[in-house]
Amino acid sequence: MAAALSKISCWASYILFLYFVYHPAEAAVKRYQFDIQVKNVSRLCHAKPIVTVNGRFPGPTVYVREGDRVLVNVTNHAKYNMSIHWHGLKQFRNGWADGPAYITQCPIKRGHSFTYDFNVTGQRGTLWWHAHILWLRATVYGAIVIMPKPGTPFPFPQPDREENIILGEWWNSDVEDIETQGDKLGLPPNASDAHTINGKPGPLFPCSEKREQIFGSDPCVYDQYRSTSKTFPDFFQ
Ligand SMILES: *[C@@H]1O[C@H](CO)[C@@H](O)[C@H](O)[C@H]1NC(C)=O
Ligand SMILES: *[C@@H]1O[C@H](CO)[C@@H](O)[C@H](O)[C@H]1NC(C)=O
Ligand SMILES: *[C@@H]1O[C@H](CO)[C@@H](O)[C@H](O)[C@H]1NC(C)=O
Ligand SMILES: *[C@@H]1O[C@H](CO)[C@@H](O)[C@H](O)[C@H]1NC(C)=O
Ligand SMILES: *[C@@H]1O[C@H](CO)[C@@H](O)[C@H](O)[C@H]1NC(C)=O
Ligand SMILES: [Cu+2]
Repeated sequence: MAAALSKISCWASYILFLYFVYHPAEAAVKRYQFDIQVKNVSRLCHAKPIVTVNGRFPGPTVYVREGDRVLVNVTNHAKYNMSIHWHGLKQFRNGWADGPAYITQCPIKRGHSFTYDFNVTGQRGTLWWHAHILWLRATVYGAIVIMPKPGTPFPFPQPDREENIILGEWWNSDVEDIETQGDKLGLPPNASDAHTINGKPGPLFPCSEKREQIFGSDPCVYDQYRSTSKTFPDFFQ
């Protein structure tokens, strides 16, 4: 009897050992609150109300580790019905969290919340999330960074630092007006007024944050910069 018990406890410690060896880190649950709200934002000297997440443009970055469960509670305070899509994320057995409006869910109505609940498995890297209805993705978007499990080495030399680079476009007019007008006329919608990196058109455009600081008011300095510069100091802060 004693021998049998000790055999069992031996097996138990072996199983415990295997558990700790093969599950070095438990998957975490990452929670985010996304408040869909309208905010006045100014680019190219044009201020306009845009739809944002938490008043930020681009929206907050979602950081997760491979294996994590992610819970994003989206509360809609804006007048548009809307949904958020996790672009490129493989939704294994959580397809209802994918986000395209009228495909995997009804859009979230004003004053309502919906919690996206998904496990991030079998992939790592940087993807993006965006509104998936109307043209709201023009301003409702952000990065999702999936880090590998702890201790995973880089498959290339370790970079000095990491930055998210999100490409986008800015229209001076309301983006829903642009889309509606295009549909009505049966024409392609108006082209954007600028391309953006991390929501910013950069110092080559008027009213950019750093334009005055970099160029002062001397137009010659500006022209010189425009034709020679390879640096874009404006985008990562
Ligand atoms: C945006 O600005 C306009 C005019 O400057 C103002 O009437 C409006 O209340 C502002 N909206 C928000 C959401 O701050
Ligand atoms: C989502 O956020 C809303 C508004 O803050 C809150 O009332 C609701 O309880 C939250 N839902 C969950 C599941 O956390
Ligand atoms: C939002 O959706 C509801 C139906 O679910 C609809 O009655 C309402 O008109 C929609 N609102 C807008 C602004 O499209
Ligand atoms: C995510 O994984 C956890 C743990 O394995 C599981 O309990 C949960 O049901 C999964 N959620 C989804 C949405 O698949
Ligand atoms: C689209 O461009 C045309 C031509 O420049 C302009 O007249 C029109 O107002 C623009 N539409 C919107 C919605 O800004
Ligand atoms: Cu997408």
